[in-house]
Amino acid sequence: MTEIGLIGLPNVGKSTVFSLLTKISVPIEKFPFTTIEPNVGVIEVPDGRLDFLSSHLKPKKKTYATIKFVDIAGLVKGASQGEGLGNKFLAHIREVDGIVHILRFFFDNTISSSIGEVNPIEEIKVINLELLFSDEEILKNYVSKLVPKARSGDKIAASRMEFIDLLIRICNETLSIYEVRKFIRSHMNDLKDKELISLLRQLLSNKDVMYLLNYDETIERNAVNEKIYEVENFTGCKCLCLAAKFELSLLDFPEEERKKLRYEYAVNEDEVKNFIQHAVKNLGLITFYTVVGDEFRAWLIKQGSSILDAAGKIHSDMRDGFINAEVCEFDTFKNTPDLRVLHQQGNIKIYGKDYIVKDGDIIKINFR
Ligand SMILES: Nc1nc2c(ncn2[C@@H]2O[C@H](COP(=O)(O)OP(=O)(O)OP(=O)(O)O)[C@@H](O)[C@H]2O)c(=O)[nH]1
Ligand SMILES: [Mg+2]
Repeated sequence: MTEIGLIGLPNVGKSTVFSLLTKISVPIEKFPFTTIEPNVGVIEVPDGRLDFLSSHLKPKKKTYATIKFVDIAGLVKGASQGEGLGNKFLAHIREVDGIVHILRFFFDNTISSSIGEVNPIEEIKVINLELLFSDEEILKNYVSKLVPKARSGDKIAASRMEFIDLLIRICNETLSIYEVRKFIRSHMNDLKDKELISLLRQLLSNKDVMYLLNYDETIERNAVNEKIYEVENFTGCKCLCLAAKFELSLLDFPEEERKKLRYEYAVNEDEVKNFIQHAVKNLGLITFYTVVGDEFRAWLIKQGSSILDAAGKIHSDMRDGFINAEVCEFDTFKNTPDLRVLHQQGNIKIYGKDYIVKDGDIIKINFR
């Protein structure tokens, strides 16, 4: 299952966000390094399309796609050299598929900050440097093993060394994970060397990242929006906001009451839903749907995947015995929400194994 890691400085609200998303109760405290071992939870991805499909086809069972969130220990300056929880923390980040970097945007003198101020951009700089230094360490270790081989005339080792040396130089000269990622991604498609590809996949700089501003509901909404703009400008990545502590406290109230309180504090009621959907999208995942027997189900798959990959996701038998697939686009279904009529109209297309799945496709796999 795809995993998203929640990262950030200590005390910024990572566990608060985790607890809100997963409804799992975990320690949330005023002191730093409350979380040491990662908290892990699986959540359903809210999906208006699945709700629409189900409301028309009325299956007995409706199954949302799921995604795993991992709440990772706080990182401090010097972590790549072993400060705080250091490299252990960085190893946990290496295991996830994508990162959500949580930024503190609440003022409370009783909750210490490792940078001594509320300053999301500064938080980003501190974390990014640690991610970058940790990658550099991995690259340097790798190069040091290549040197003797390259010297003894191994051409493959020499060409790997040349590539990694260039990457290290970009790390040093730009000190920017965004530049490193840009370089890696611009070469990834052309690279044939499996060893290099797998090395690059391990790099923290290469992970999909988005930002989440954890704001206090008492803060002016204009100030929140300005901060989001600043973060997006600085990083070139998506930033959303979430009043995590406020939303967490609302879980104890009935829905009517929650609505009233959100209105009172001008908190958008779709923040949690928007965040989860963006976190999924940011990983380059799209959704397809299947109707099997009485179950209607949403699945996540990497954009650009073939129908054969989709079949394999559902069941390996479907991939191995694949004959063809019947596919209806979501918008077509939306206009005529009746599969029998769509069949008669010829709006359900038959595709072979090379078809590339599109976001929203409703798919039936025929297999032997
Ligand atoms: N006032 C205020 N406090 C918040 C907000 N969000 C989180 N907090 C508080 O900040 C403190 C730290 O929250 P956690 O969720 O434990 O933070 P963390 O990032 O998981 O911290 P570590 O696990 O120590 O790295 C707790 O006392 C939270 O209640 C907020 O929006 N407003
Ligand atoms: Mg925590």
